[in-house]
Amino acid sequence: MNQIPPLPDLEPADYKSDVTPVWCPGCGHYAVLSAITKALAELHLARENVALISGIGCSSRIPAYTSVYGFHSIHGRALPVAQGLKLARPDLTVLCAGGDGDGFSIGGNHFLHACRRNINLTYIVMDNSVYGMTKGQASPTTEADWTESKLTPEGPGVPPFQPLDIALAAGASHVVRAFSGKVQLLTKYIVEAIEHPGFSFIQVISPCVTYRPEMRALKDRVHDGFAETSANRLEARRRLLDDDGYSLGVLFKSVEPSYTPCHRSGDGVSDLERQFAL
Ligand SMILES: Cc1ncc(C[n+]2csc(CCOP(=O)(O)OP(=O)(O)O)c2C)c(N)n1
Ligand code: SF4
Repeated sequence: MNQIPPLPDLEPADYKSDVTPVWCPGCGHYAVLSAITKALAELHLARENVALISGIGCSSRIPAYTSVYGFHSIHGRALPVAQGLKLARPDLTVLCAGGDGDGFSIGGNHFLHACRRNINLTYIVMDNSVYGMTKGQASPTTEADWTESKLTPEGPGVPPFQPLDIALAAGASHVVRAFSGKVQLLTKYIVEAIEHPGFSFIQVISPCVTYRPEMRALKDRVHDGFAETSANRLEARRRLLDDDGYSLGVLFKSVEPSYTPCHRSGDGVSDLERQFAL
């Protein structure tokens, strides 16, 4: 009998599509794309078993640049799509990606509840503290005194959103901060996040060199402030009191129950049709 030969191992480049990114030269998002493809290769995941879901923004273009299944959804709605997919197809590895505007502003409510449900997927937010795609408005993670946007010439005037603290408070079970300029480390974090059986949140500081050129200097500010991982949520939150915003590492990791919807007996769509029949 003829044996089907095993599939060859894929290289990171095999997880890239032939679409050329339209990101500005030097944008941090290139490195995130590279880390995702490296992580998928390291885990030997078949492309047809992976889905990458995004919202809208420069960062959210990322599914088009990969060869895994992808869905470029609606601004702020990537997480509902990703969670729905994971519930319907638990066999898939589901990644969700986007920007800080997408995930913390219009999508902020979905972020809270995704943390709370702890569904097994990896959420990567490319945080550049600005709305890159729409030409440089302040985002939830912009500093209160950032005066470069014509819309907020005196600065947004409100303290920035704290993604890690909010993720911890809302119930995320794996909470990480990374930097796009450290691709190897980011790759390792993505591998660990995919392996984690729950909702993994990775805040990736990913400079927008066009609207926040000063972010190029962040390579000298990031440090391994979260070198040790806590399994205690309260202790992890306490550690954030001393955080300068540039600590990198896995801050918190704990295996906790995931939301699983209770399936009523019945045969799906035709069951629903019967219930709503006139
Ligand atoms: C419902 C809706 N509201 C607003 C927009 C306009 N819009 C597109 S991208 C974006 C913000 C992008 O910023 P971010 O998510 O931080 O990603 P970046 O471009 O910085 O990577 C906004 C407000 C939209 N496309 N859809
Ligand atoms: S505008 Fe900013 S976020 Fe968008 S591609 Fe250019 S550098 Fe990247």
